[in-house]
Amino acid sequence: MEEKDKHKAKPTHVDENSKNKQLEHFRSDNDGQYMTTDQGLRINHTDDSLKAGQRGPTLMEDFHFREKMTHLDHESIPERVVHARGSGAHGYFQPYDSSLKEFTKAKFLTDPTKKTPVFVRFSTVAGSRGSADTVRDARGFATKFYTEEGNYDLVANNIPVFFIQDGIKFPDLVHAVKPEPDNEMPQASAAHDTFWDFISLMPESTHMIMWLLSDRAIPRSFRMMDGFGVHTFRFINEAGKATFVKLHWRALLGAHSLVWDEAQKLAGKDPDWHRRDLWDAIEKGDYPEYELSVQLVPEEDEFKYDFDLLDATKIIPEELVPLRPVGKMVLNRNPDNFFAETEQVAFHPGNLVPGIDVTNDPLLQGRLFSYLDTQINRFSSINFTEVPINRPVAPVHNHHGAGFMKMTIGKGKANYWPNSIGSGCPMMAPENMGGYVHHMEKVEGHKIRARSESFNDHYSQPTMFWNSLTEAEKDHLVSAAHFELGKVERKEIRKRQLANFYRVDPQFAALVAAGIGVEMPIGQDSEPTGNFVEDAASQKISKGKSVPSSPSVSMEIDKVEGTKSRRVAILIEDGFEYNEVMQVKEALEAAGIQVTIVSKIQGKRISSGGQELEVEKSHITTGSMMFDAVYIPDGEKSVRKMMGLGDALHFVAEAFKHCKPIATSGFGINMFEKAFVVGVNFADKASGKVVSHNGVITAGVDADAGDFANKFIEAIKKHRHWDREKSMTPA
Ligand code: HDE
Repeated sequence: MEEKDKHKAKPTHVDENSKNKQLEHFRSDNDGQYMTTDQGLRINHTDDSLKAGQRGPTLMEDFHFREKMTHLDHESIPERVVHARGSGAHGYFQPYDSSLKEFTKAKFLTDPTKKTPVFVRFSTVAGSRGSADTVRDARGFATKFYTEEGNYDLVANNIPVFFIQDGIKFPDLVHAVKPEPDNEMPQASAAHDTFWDFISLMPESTHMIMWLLSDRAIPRSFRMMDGFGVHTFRFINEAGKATFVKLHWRALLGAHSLVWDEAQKLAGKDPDWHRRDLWDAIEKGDYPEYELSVQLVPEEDEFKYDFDLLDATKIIPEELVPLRPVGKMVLNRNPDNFFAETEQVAFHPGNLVPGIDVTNDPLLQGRLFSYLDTQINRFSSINFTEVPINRPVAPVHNHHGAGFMKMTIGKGKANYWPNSIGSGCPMMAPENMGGYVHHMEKVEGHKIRARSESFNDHYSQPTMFWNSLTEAEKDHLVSAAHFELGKVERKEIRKRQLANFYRVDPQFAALVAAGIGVEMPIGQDSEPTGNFVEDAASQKISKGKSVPSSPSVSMEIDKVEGTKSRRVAILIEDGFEYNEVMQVKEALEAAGIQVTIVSKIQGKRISSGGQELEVEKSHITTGSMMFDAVYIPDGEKSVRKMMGLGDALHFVAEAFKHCKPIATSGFGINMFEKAFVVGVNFADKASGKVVSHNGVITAGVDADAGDFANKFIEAIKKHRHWDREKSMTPA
């Protein structure tokens, strides 16, 4: 190669804006422009087709009509076979310091001066592209880092384990969870016979099932959801030394959930709940933030644990290997175009950069085949990597050939390697110039279709998970099992799943059994019966010695409290107390809380003193499930009117039932009583006191509004007040 050519291969400079600048090149803005055909011809009339006479047939020659219609006819591409429903956002990632250099040479993880652009896509798994956001399901949390060394994809979920241990079972799993093949029901739900049939025959799925039945599977928002890389990966440092690593995203707002009743209602009231929340938060400048942290295990410790690091149905309990914070991701820009960006983004766990490598986890190995393959189905072309959202910001040079929709115009004659005609370019990069070198792991063995014995313990970690939950979380998990298994029509499937639950914890199984009309399995640890179906559930019941409980898996024990971007509904009718509302509203907003004025109908409401307040949402356009807390201001006339409105009473009762903070003062206490707010202490209506009990804040007429607002804010910080569940009467 000639000396002059070598100078072209300069290091790539990437900053926070690099991807945005690259995308700018592809953006098109219609503002102030004439409409044209795809050929750039200006159009003079688009409302009528070209006809032979005003009432005659449309002419073949109408190129504008044909082009317009053909575009519509070809607008859809296959949706993702899983994770079809998703929402995306742009942002950046920045490491806190360079300390990870000891373990990895990945530059984007070790240079604190660097902000690497990212695109994140959150998703549900089972539902179609148009399905509701709030279904019970795992959530995808896929991040594409546009690093100077090429794209790195961390294709994660919000649950740290997976259903199966080997990629070859994935098609079975997906078939089982998707709508049933004869009638394509149910949509976006695992609560049906084929799913539980499969699961009950797959003891290895038990750990994931416990997480799936927990509140993790109904997140409050994408902003309040953790992410987990699931597999054990490898970090490689400059010296070539490898360290096992698990990667985690921790939402800085904390991980919070909906309650199931609320999730189901939201699916009807606003199927775009999570998408809207993400979009609105970014538009308002409440940028979602996540901390990347890692669990590092030296290679020497590969066999130290009583679970296999290569088994994706196991976590490494944080009590054994604590999380080490690495850096922060901020999502600060909404996409310009859903299809071009969120739909067309294509992830692949095999998109790696120097310093990160894979392991022999047989689930990960399966993924390394599947993702590229599935993109070719979605795009009908291998050239999907040239679509703007998928282009790396690092330069791309290779001899990959033609194919549908090739965009890049490769210059020169030499499209092969080695060549002399092209001066040997593009050249091979030595390791010190960023050339990717696979970790030289020693592998040997017999060719065999089998699973390692070290993968056989299917129950220790599910038991650990169960042991680690709070009472409220356990209650929710049991109710979720009642719902999911209650929808299973075949009793033998319910029974078989109970046998799995029995091995997790007999008391847990008894609680589930009590709600699904099936008798408790007795003696499930007994010998196989010789019946395939029964035995499948009884095999591999060994339990290891893992830690008995891992409090860090509990969302309640590990709860992050906060008020930022929480939503409060203030319900008013004519005659409300203006000053009180304004004072409380101001205090809430100062704490970063979003406040919405809700009334029976839209328009303006008049306070007891004659001041006007604009209504933002009417009862018919919203509901308590769209808020984190509810406030009924004083004002006898306003409260009396609401006490006669079923929707208003329901609003309060439902928020109470969902364990949300609710607050009122003075005459409003009457409304709480009427709305079945029971089992909590109220302030004396005539007093100057504020009482806060289990998230119910009440103030007497003479109470200080500031004190009232502060106590309300304290209750909002906690998000839900589960203790209330025990004492309350359902609304
Ligand atoms: Fe995926 N997965 N997966 N998966 N996955 C896909 O790829 C697959 C697994 C995850 O927003 C598909 O582009 C196999 C674990 C996310 O675009 C497909 C196996 C985890 C997304 C595929 C798994 C994930 C996908 C469908 C087991 C968490 C959405 C469309 C061997 C660590 C990415 C696509 C997006 C998507 C295959 C298991 C996460 C079919 C074969 C474990 C977040 O290729």
